[in-house]
Amino acid sequence: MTELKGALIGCGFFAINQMHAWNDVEGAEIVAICDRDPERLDIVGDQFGIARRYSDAEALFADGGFDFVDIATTVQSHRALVEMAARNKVPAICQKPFAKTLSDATAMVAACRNAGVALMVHENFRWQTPIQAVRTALDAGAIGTPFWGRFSFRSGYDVFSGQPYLAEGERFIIEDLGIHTLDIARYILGDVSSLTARTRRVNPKIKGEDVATILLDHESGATSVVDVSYATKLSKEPFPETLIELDGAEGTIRLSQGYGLEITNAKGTTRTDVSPKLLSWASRPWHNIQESVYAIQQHWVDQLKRGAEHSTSGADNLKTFALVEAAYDSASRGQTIDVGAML
Ligand code: NAD
Ligand code: 89V
Repeated sequence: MTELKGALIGCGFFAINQMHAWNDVEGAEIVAICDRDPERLDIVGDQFGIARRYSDAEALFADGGFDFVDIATTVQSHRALVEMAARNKVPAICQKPFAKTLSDATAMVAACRNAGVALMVHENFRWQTPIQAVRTALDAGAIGTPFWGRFSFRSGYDVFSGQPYLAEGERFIIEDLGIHTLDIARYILGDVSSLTARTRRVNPKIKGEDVATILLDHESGATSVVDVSYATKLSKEPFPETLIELDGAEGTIRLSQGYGLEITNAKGTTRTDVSPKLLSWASRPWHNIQESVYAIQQHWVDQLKRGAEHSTSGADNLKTFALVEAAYDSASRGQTIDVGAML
């Protein structure tokens, strides 16, 4: 199979997962890396045996020699780096959150479209094995037409030790984690016409909100609740599981803690273990996320080779990003937001 050559920008905490996954992906290899922090550049370069190392992204693009770029930096640099990729006619993957604002995200999509290059947002949660299992059951008609859903991520896990910047932003849980949960809600129940949100900060040591409850009106007529919390101390820590409840005209689906999938309909109830695989380089409890990193990167390569649209293309992700902005707007104004009018 033809090997696509890739370059990775941003050698931080999460990029380690992406580099491991690139080793497993068929049809692509990373040939160059870039980070403005020389220590991170050396750690990742040495661990993964990458000789071509750059401290400046402009210099990386000037030297070229790769077919795509994987942007794994934090959000502040996403717009500049995606636009740099577009100017250099290089297809790009960009980590979530896609951008700082919806207008930045819209400009990034336009830049890649005008340059004729593919753009995919690394919105990996919909690629998790349990989420895919829910979607497969729905598509098979297991519960008929869904009319109600709940997408829930409630945890007391210390995310700040690995990602200290999460404690420092004015915005926290919706922008960082809720963005995944909102994307899952869209993936399962379709696009959203309006939403209403409430937020709270419980942990006094962080700047942003760590609890959010969001009511979504889907274009299909279904209603759902997205509820996320990093202030929820449970006897058994569920991080990083998204739990799902779906009620349909002909049955129900429940994805519960421990990766159990229960489907009830006229035929009775079935229970299946939909645990993610523990990849050779993965570790619990992150293995669910790590497996989805591999899955989305393989999808990137497969679709790029076919010239086909990616599931989480930049254009698709505008609809998820709009939900993030709408949720903050709704929480601050205490009003329901018309999401359709934002796009
Ligand atoms: P990090 O701060 O640990 O790493 C970012 C790295 O990028 C740093 O080493 C920094 O020096 C480098 N960098 C920043 N701007 C640069 C630039 N212009 N040029 C070159 N290097 C630059 O951050 P992280 O925790 O690895 O997060 C990175 C991104 O991954 C964030 O957007 C975060 O939201 C996302 N993330 C996604 C998931 C997921 O499951 N999809 C999980 C964790 C983090
Ligand atoms: O997926 C993420 O973006 C991570 C985490 C799961 C820890 O919130 O920041």
